[in-house]
Amino acid sequence: MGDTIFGKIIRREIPADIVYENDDVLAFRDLNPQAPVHVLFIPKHAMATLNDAIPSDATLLGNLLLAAADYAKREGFAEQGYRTVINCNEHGGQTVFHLHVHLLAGRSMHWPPG
Ligand code: DGP
Repeated sequence: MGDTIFGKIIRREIPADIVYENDDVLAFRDLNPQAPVHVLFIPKHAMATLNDAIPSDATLLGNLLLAAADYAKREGFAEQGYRTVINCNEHGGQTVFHLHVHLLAGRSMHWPPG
C-alpha cells in the first residue's frame, strides 16, 4: 500500500499525541475528535482497508481490539463504556487508507449512527 499520514506518525516524521504503543500497535489522539476521548489504534505493519485483511492478519486485527480494550481499562472508562469503529472505503467514511480502529468514549453514543 502507499504511504499515508499515519505512516509518517509511525516513523515519527510528524507529531502526534501518542497514548499507547506495543510491538504491533500504535495509538494516538484523533486530530478531529468526535468525543471527549477519541483515539486511533493502528497496526505498525499497515494494510489500506479491512478489505485487504487475509486470514494470517487475524492476530493483528485482534491485537488492535485488545489494545483498545486495554487502554479503556487503564484509563478507567471501560465499565462506563465506549465504542470502537472501523470505517471502510467510501460508504464507510474512510479518509485515511491505513487501517485503523477508532475508540470513542466520554459521552453517550447514539445508535444507529448517521
Ligand atoms: P477515517 O475517516 O475512519 O479514515 O478516520 C481518519 C481519522 O484520522 C479522522 O478522524 C481524522 C484523523 N486524522 C487525519 N489526519 C490526522 C493526523 O495527521 N493526525 C491525527 N492525529 N489524526 C488525523
